[in-house]
Amino acid sequence: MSDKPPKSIEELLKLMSMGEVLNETQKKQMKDYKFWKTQPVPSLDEVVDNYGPIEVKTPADVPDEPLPLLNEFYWSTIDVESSSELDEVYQLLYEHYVEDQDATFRFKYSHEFFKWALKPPGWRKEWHLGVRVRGTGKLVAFIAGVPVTLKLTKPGNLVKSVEINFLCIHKKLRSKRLTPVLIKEITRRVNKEDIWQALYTAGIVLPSPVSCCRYTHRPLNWSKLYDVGFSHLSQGQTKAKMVAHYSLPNQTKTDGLRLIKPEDIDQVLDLLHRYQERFDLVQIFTKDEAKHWFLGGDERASVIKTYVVEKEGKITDFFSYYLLPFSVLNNPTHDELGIAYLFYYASESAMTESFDAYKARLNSLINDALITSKEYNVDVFNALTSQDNPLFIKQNKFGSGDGFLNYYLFNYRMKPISGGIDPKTSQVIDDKGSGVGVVLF
Ligand code: MYA
Repeated sequence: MSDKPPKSIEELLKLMSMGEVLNETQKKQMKDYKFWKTQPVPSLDEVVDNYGPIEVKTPADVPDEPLPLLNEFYWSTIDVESSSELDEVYQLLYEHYVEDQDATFRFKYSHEFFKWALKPPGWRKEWHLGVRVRGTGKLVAFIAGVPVTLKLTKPGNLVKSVEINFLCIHKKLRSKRLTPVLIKEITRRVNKEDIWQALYTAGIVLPSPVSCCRYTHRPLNWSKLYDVGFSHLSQGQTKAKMVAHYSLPNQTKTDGLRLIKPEDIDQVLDLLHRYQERFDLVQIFTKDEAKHWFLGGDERASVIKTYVVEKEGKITDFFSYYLLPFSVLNNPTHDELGIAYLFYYASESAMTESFDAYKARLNSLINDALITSKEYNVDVFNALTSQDNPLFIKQNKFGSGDGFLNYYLFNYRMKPISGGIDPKTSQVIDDKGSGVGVVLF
């Protein structure tokens, strides 16, 4: 047991939500967003009741040259195929992405994880953008974009976009307005490719979220979470009771459940796209993209796990989750915490059976997902309140964290969509799914 004061599971979640939490005191007005008020995003007080691009331009309107940077820095396109450059990104994120006052733990990004997250089909080197210090060459800022096709609103407007992620600035360079420069430069680089929309998430409130989801977590190895100081015992509880409460069988119960094989991809993709019709904000995958995101094997095997349910040659369900552990620092017993994040899933039962039957099926599938994850030493399994997750959160013993994730669209207006929580109380709405079909890291 660590001699540090115990952290609550909520604090753990706070860190897992990339160090960002919705801060109630953070009530900036639109006029105070000096950068964001100049960007093509809906303003905070705007009532959005239509959808479509906010401004329309062509690549010819976009400057050919990068934005100027202060003389002491220079732009650097990061080559994620180079192991040493990946290490630099790792080092920057390791030290500066997550704010952990006690330095108790860090995200344990691996090369495999970066390759999975940053190199989907169609990835572009220029969209892995760094800032280095002139003279030393030290990497001090990073932002990444990857291509995605989004389907926005139920009628189904297909929009070529990018997902923006891993924005990080060295702690010593904070509050110096470097973020707007990074965002403008990545926007320029993306616009040059005739792409005008982006999807991104952040814990903080910016103008203006299209949705907001909450983090939830399901302890699998309660005693280890207790040992590293994340979980605590509430009054009247005993360790044994907590362990028993969260214990799971060793065997999955869905007939025909197995790891995905390359030949399943067509069926999985067809099932996923039909299933995703129920959401308002959806990512559409090509076959190559589906292979990238869902197949393990080779270098991705340690990152993404996808299971399918096969019945008489037909894939009826699938689920997937990715693994991104924490390094635990300064603990005598444990040096790593296994963490799984629910990724995409789908079930034929959503289209063919009653709501109650579908809900029961989903609960059983997710229970199997939890059981399979034990094989990969997962100690806590995370899910947002996105997708149809609210339907299984309670029954599968996921607890609400205090991390929230806001979803944003750049240069696209869209009516706000449900993130699976009550906007007033932030409690999970457990009898109805959300409108958010996309999963980002
Ligand atoms: S979210 C993950 C963000 N990263 C972290 O939380 C890691 C730790 N933190 C840091 O590294 C820094 O604190 C960051 C801010 C870099 C976050 N998204 O440079 P500044 C605005 C957007 O002085 P710093 C992710 O990766 C802020 O409101 N804007 O600030 C998705 C202010 O503007 P305004 C943000 O504290 C990223 C301005 O920056 C964020 O030193 C999506 C201040 O700049 C944020 N997370 O550094 C990016 N945080 O005056 C948008 C602060 O208006 C992509 N700000 O209030 C948009 C689409 C682009 C492509 C479009 C293509 C078509």
